[in-house]
Amino acid sequence: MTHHSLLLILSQCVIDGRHVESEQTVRTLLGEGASPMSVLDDGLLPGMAVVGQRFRDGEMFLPQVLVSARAMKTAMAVLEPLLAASNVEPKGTVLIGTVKGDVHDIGKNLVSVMLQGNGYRVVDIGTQNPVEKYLAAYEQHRPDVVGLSALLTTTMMYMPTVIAGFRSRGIPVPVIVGGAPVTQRFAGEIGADGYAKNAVDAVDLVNRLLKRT
Ligand code: B1M
Repeated sequence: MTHHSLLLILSQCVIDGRHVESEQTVRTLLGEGASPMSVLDDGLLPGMAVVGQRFRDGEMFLPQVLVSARAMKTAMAVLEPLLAASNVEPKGTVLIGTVKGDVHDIGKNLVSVMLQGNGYRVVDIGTQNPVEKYLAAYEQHRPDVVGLSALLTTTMMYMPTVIAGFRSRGIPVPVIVGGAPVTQRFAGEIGADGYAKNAVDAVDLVNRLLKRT
C-alpha cells in the first residue's frame, strides 16, 4: 500500500475513533520510512480537522469526539518520542499548560513535543490550571517562557487573569498564548508577549523571544 493510502486510512481511524488500528497504521507508516512529521501533518491532523467540523455541524457528538481524541492520543504516543528526539543541551525552559476550566490538551501536547524536539526543556502542567498553579510552577522551575493554551471562547477569557498574576508580582517572564479561538489581535489586547497559530509557529516564537535559533 502507498504512503498516501495509509495516511488516508490513518485519518479515517481518527475520525472513526479506532485507536488500535490508528496506532498500528502509524507503526506501519514509520516502518515504511514515512517521516513522523508527515504522519502527523498528512494523517492525524486532517482526521482531527474533520472531527472538529462534524462536531460543529452537529454531525458528531461528544462521545464520538472523545473516542476520536483517544485514537489521536494513542497515535501521538508513538510519534512523541520521535518528534521530541533531540540530543542538544536545552536552549531554555518553557512552562506550558491549558487554562482553568478547559480540558483540551491535544494541541498543547503537540506544542510541547515540538518545543522538545527543537531543544527546549518543557514543564507541562496539564489542563484546567488556575493562575496559582502557573505561579507555583514558575517559582519551582523558573522557566524562560510561559505558554497558555485555551480551546474554548469562554476559557480564553481567563488568559488575562494569568498574565495579570505574573505582572502584578513584577515577574518579567514572557507569556505567550495559543489555541484554536485565540488570535494575534486577542493576544495583543490582553497584553500577551506573543501568539502562535500552531506548534511550528510556537517554536519560532519562542526562538525569537529568547533570540535562539
Ligand atoms: Co471540544 N470543543 N469541547 N472536546 N473539541 C472544540 C474546541 C470546538 C471548537 C468544537 C466545535 O464546536 N467545532 C468547541 C469550542 C467552541 C468554542 O468555544 N468556540 C468545543 C466544545 C464546545 C467542547 C465542549 C464545551 C463540549 C461540551 O461539553 N458540550 C467540551 C468542553 C470541555 C472543557 O474543556 N471544559 C469539549 C470537550 C472535548 C473533548 C473532551 C471531547 C475533546 C478533548 C480531548 C482532549 O483534548 N484531551 C474535544 C475535542 C477533541 C475537540 C476538537 C474536536 C479538536 C481539538 C483538537 O484536539 N484539535 C475541537 C474542534 C477543533 O478545534 N477543530 C473542539 C487538534 C489540535 C492539534 O489542534 O487544539 O487547535 P488545537 O492546537 C493547535 C493550535 O490551536 C495551537 O497549536 C496546536 C497544534 O498545531 N495551539 C497553541 C494550541 N495551544 C497552543 C499554545 C501555544 C501556541 C499554540 O502557546 C502556548
